[in-house]
Order: sequence, then C-alpha cells, then structure tokens
Amino acid sequence: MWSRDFLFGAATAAYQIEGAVHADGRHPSIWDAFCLVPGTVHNGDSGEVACDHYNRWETDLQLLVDLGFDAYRFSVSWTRVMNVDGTPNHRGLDFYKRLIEQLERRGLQRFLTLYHWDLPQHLQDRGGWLSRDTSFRFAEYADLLSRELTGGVNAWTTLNEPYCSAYLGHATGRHAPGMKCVQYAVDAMHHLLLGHGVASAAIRANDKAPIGLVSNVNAVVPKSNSAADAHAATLAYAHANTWVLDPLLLGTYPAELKELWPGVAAPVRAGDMAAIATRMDYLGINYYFRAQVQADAAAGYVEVPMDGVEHTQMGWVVYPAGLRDLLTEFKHRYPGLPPIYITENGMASDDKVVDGRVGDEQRLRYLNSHIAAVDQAMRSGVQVKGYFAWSLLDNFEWSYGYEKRFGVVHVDYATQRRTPKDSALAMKAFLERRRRGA
Ligand code: IFM
Repeated sequence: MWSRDFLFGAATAAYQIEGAVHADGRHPSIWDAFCLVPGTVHNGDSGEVACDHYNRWETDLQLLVDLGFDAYRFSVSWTRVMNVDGTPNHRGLDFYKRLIEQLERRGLQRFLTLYHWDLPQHLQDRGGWLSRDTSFRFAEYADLLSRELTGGVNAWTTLNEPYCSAYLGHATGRHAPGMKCVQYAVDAMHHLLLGHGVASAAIRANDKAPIGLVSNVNAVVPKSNSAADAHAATLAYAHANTWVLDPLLLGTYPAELKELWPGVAAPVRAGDMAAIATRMDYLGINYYFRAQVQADAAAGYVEVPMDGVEHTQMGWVVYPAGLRDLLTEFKHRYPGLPPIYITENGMASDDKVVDGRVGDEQRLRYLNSHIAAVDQAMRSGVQVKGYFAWSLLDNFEWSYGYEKRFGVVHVDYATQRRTPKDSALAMKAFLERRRRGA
C-alpha cells in the first residue's frame, strides 16, 4: 500500500534535544532566557541538558537506522552556527555537517528546519520578531546555512509553526519571549512570514533542494448547532489555520482576523505579500488534535473542553479524521497547494520503562489511526509525500518541561538511557514489511 517513495521519518528540534548550551561558542537564545524566568516552565526545567544529543548524536542516529526510518527531520540552532557579529561559527556548523554526512552515509534523507523557535537573544534585545529588521537577519542566517550545507539537505524548512512563535510567544506569553499583546502577535507573524519569503530567496540562490514552511493546524468543531457557535468555529479556524496558510498560498490575510481582533492590523508594506507568497516546493503540516469552540461576546470564540472522547497526556482530543478533513479542505481552498509532508504527528503519554519495555499502546493506536487518515486523504486526491512522527525522543516540551513524553523512544533523563517504546518497535516492523513489499 505505501510506496517506497513515501517517506516515513521521525522529527526533533534543536533546543528540545541538544543540551550543551554553552558548548563550542553557542550563545543564548530566547528560550535560554525564558527558562530562567521563574514560573515560566513547569518544574523550573530548561533545555540546558535535555537529551544531551549534542554529545550523543551518533547513538541517536543509530536509533534512526535501527528503527528503519527513511528520513530525519531536525532543526539547527541559529546561535550555534552564527556568531553575534554575523560571522559563521565553524565549530557549531561542523556539528551539523557531521550529522548530515553520517545521515547521508546511512541512507537517511535530511529535512532541515532553520527556525524552531530559538531566536538569538541579541536579536530579541533589538526587538526580536516585532522588528522588521529580524526578517532580514533571518535571511542572512538562511544564506549562511544554505551556502555551508549545500548539497547535504533533501528539504529546507524555513520556519516551524509560526503560529506558536507569534501567538504563544507574543499574545499568551506561554512561550518565549513571553509577551502578552495581540498587536505584537500580529506584528511578529508578519515579520516571521516575511522572513520566510526573504530566506527562501536566499536559500534558492545557493541550493537546489525543495524549500517549504511547516505549519501546525487544528481541526475545529462548534459546541452546538447554533449559528453563533458555527461562526465561532470559522473564527477559530482562521486563527489556528488560515492566519498562516492564506498569506503563504493566497497572498492575503484572512478577513476573519479583522473581526477577531478589531483595530489590529499587520504592518504590511508594498511588496511584502508577494514576498510571503513566494513559491513553496512543499508544505509541512503538523497535526495533533481537534478543538471544540463556542461563541464568546468578548473574544469571538472560546475553546471549551470535550467530554466523552479520548484525550492524551496533554489533554488534547484524539481525532484522526481531522487530519484527513483538513488536508482535503486545504486542497479545495488553495488551488496552488504544493505537495504535503506531515512533518509532525504524535502524542504525549506518561510512559514508564517496566522490565526493559515501554508499553505505549495509546501512542501505537494514535500513530496507526493518523497514518490511516493520511492514506484516506491521499485516496481523495491530496498529494502527501511523507509522514514524520513527533518525536524520535522524549524531550523538552517547552513550557511543560520534561513531564510530557512525546518520543517513540523513551529517555531516562537521569542516565540518558534510550529505550525504544512499543510504538517504535511496531513502526520498525511495519517499515521492514514495507521494505520486503509485504
Ligand atoms: O514539541 C512540539 C514541537 O516543538 C512543535 N510542535 C508540537 C510539538 C508538541 O507540542
């Protein structure tokens, strides 16, 4: 059923796994700073050590090989590879060069994300994503990386989940840099998307590999059949999904945003929307859950809990059909929709190693049912080229710290021992069967 051209991979991100935050000239990012603010991260955790992947990358690469994955999606830490003065940091670059070289040697495709939320703190000190200048600093970083790593990468991702950088970082304060103002979130989103546009042009000048952006998307359901709740769902859908996708694929921000945030507008200048809507070779989709919403006079919509349905350790509702539906909706909404990779999908559970085994049966069901939903979307004509489980390893789950475990491989943080969970072993068996054509 699954052709050998369809890639199955696993994903990670630099700050969530690397640790070694002071090694080889790395300087602080906004997440290093945010974690130091009391009360921001559960249990006072930080990415200081994380999975110590910076020192254990060879073991982790062997895990990818042993589990039979076709591809690995990872991100580069901007503050490891570019000095504060903009010059290259070759010690940091060498880390990624070694990783890429060994992945290639072992036959794994390399999906590289430039920005998975770890903006250099020195750029934050000059305004961060609230400043238009940051878009162009991002393009310089993209230029550096694509010159240094040219030929080694199978797919470039400019940004991972700009929704989270913009909204969680600037409106709710749950993520770095911890701001709480909707106008800031709208400004940050615009500069992130502009950064994507100008960075894409820089990469394209240096390297031939496909370039795309990864967006998280949510399924949305109204709480009742009332017209008010149905309308609330359209607002929530615009907020969660089309705020990012419309500018990229239609060159406009969705009209619903004006109703959601009256008086708030993006700082658009002439030429920006064309730069943002630059050709994407693929779109990365991260999908986790469905949200239920109802109308709210002040906020437009509010999210309300759903009873009687399956949840994960995050409290997220399990709804595989949402992935199928979103993919088919996007195909209809966006005539120029490029091929899609599911760049993240997975769930957190409170996994424990018992007698050397991790019985994560809920994750196994979750992954299987979502892969089946991708298959359904493909059968209805959506072009999907790969699926990446989030995540290869248990890791630093941002403001939730280490309590939430998303890995298909368990990490014992006291010993750094890795134990493939049952879901990883099932995936391995599935990938072996596929290889044999069974
Ligand atoms: O861990 C995160 C990841 O960094 C981005 N996408 C969602 C994951 C789970 O919350």
